[in-house]
Amino acid sequence: MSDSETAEYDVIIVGAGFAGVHQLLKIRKLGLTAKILETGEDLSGTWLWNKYPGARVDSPMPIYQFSDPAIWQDWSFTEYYPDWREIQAYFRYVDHKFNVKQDVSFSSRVISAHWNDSVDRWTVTTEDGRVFRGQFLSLCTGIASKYHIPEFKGIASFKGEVHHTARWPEEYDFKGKRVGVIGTGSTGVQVIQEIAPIVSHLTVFQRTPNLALPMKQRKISVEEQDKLKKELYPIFYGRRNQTFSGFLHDLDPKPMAETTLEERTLAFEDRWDKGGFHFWLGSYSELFLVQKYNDEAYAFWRRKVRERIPDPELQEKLAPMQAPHPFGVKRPSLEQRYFEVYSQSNVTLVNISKTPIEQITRNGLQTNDGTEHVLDVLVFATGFDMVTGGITSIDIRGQDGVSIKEKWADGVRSYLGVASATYPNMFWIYGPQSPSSFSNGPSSIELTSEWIIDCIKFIKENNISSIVPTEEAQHAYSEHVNQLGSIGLWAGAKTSWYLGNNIQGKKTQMLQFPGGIPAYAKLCNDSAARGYDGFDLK
Ligand code: N01
Repeated sequence: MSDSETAEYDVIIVGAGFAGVHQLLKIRKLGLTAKILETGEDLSGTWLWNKYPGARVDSPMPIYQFSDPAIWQDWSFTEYYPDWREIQAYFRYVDHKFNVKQDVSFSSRVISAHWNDSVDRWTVTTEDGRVFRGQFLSLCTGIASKYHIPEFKGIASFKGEVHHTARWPEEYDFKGKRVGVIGTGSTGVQVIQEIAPIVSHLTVFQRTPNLALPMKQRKISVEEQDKLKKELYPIFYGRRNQTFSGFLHDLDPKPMAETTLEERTLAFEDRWDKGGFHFWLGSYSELFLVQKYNDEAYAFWRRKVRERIPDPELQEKLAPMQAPHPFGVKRPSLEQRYFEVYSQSNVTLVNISKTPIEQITRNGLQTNDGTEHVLDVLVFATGFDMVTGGITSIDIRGQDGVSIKEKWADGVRSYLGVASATYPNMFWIYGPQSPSSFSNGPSSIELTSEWIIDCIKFIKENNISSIVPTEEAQHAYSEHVNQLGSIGLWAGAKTSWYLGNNIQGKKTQMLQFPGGIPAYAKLCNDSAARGYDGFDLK
């Protein structure tokens, strides 16, 4: 295709991670045409960019993969929680099997998507000026595609290396270097525990302690997986759609008032021993509703963590007597040896909630008590403009010509966490007001992707040219999400990307659907069953 030509497709997909690849394979099955436009140079989405040491999934196998037997029957992972290398290898395998790449245009950053009401088509433009047209636009940009570096005074003066974890320099050797890491979210935890043994000195700047849970990583054999494939995989993938979070374990709805302290403590022990998110989304649902029960879970967590930290001062920094926020209102990180790392003689933990960062200097970082921490490398594990950033960084304009960035400046609004009023034939997956991070990624990705495919099929079969949410339906749905987010303790973290307030100026609101996968699926399926209730069809 030459630069001046416009390529026509039924569906333009943005992003080649789990969501984009799932959409493509399903659209092919409908006999329609699709093109994925992908900024990077390979498949795998977030796993293409987040290649820092220790980057790995926090959903155990086998549920963190496509549910299609044609895919899982010939593939085995080596670890219960695979790392980015293995996920990339998995995508290479999927490509080998289905020739995914023939329908992907790599190095194609989408900068704009404009709706043309007279022809009911999207015109999509890439950074290098190529133009694509599609009846449908499927945004599969993920929740973490726009990384964030806070504005610190003096950053340009630093003479060492500066890196954000989402752009990890593979070629750089950290061995023997004095490294500073700002941020102790999931990324921080993973990178800190991995590089601590190899650097000469590691200084961690922590604002909020991470209420991380033990991952309990283990190897998994081909034989073990083959046995499960024969007996249980289809059951697992069916079950994924039935639990609150798309994992195989579920929240326990039993009223905690009807339990004894002994019963609860044994239940906590059991979940703790199982590892991963059992202690979070496999525990009592009332933990997220009633402060005194949440306090009990926190006290249990604190005791377990403190047992691993000999120094009382470090105990208080990492697992303080007073919880930094209700346990579990942020997705906990899964750690492997995180809490032991701080007892190493080459690791310093700086509590920047007490002595905030004053400025970055030529030689390192200065906190407001006047201490200068001398560094060779400064790593920002400071997160992302999560959930909305991937969508709002594209100039998307719908029926009224107003960009979605402007529309969402005073808060995200959507219908069913999949579409937005005035943007016809546009859908997103794993984005605003969908269950996204309250769930196992592929569980909610496949759920939404299937719904979109059914919707496209319905439109094509019924000679409809466009579908767009009504303002009324959008208002009601968005209010529902806000209301769910205000229940219990969900909004209890002071800074959290779940609420958008990790980014200055971003409206504080619950960005994801916190009502669980079955409730979410019911809302989506009910609308479809009623002929796409809440949408205008033309
Ligand atoms: O980002 P985060 P992340 N000054 O926003 C700190 C997914 N993920 O990249 O907590 C000082 O969670 C900030 O401090 P505080 C997963 O969904 C998954 O770690 O706001 N510090 C925090 O410590 C995850 O939730 C995996 O007080 C500042 C950190 O930076 C999401 O990605 C692995 C600061 C940011 O934490 C994001 O995780 C990794 C400032 N100005 C990521 N600004 C898996 O395991 C921010 N911080 C699959």
